[in-house]
Amino acid sequence: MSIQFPVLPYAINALEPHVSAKTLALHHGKHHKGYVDKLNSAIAGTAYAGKSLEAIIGAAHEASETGIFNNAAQSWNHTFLWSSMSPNGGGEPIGPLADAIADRFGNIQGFKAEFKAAALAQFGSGWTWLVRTATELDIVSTGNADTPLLHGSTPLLTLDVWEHAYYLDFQNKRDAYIDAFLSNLINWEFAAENYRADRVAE
Ligand code: MN3
Repeated sequence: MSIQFPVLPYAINALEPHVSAKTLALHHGKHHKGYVDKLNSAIAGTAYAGKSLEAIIGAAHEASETGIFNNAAQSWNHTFLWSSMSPNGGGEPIGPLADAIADRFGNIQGFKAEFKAAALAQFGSGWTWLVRTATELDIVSTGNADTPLLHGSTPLLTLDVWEHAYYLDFQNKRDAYIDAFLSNLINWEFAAENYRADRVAE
């Protein structure tokens, strides 16, 4: 059984005017699909075939199989990205996640400022994440295909800061792309569900 290429959880134009249908058609339909297709080609007939995406990420990293690792991690990261955005996004979290945000960042503005600074500071291609560590929330950035799954924390939401994620809509203005995400797209319901599930799993 091969790794599935997931459909978007919303219409291709649902994130406009912030992320255009043209960007999503390329980002989801070409970049994400390319990672999944390359991964499936690379693992066919190997010990990786039939494993879950998470298991492939861990095993390929362990074995220093860089090509398989990069395509597997990028497949996982992009699926997580689509759910980190919503046509009804923005606003503020509610419930236990809101309390945890206040504890760690002071308030939602503190969270946004720290997230934006981290996303701007990521040099070159990568990802910025809100994660849950063993004790509290944190914001981390990872380079290229790297993912918090390898670093002992639980991803709650992510933003792709590879140029392919924003260049058609924002050109070189990564700061405007980050602002659009934080103000209009960020899916707090998804983050809250990941937070709840991680606490239940303890
Ligand atoms: Mn991408």
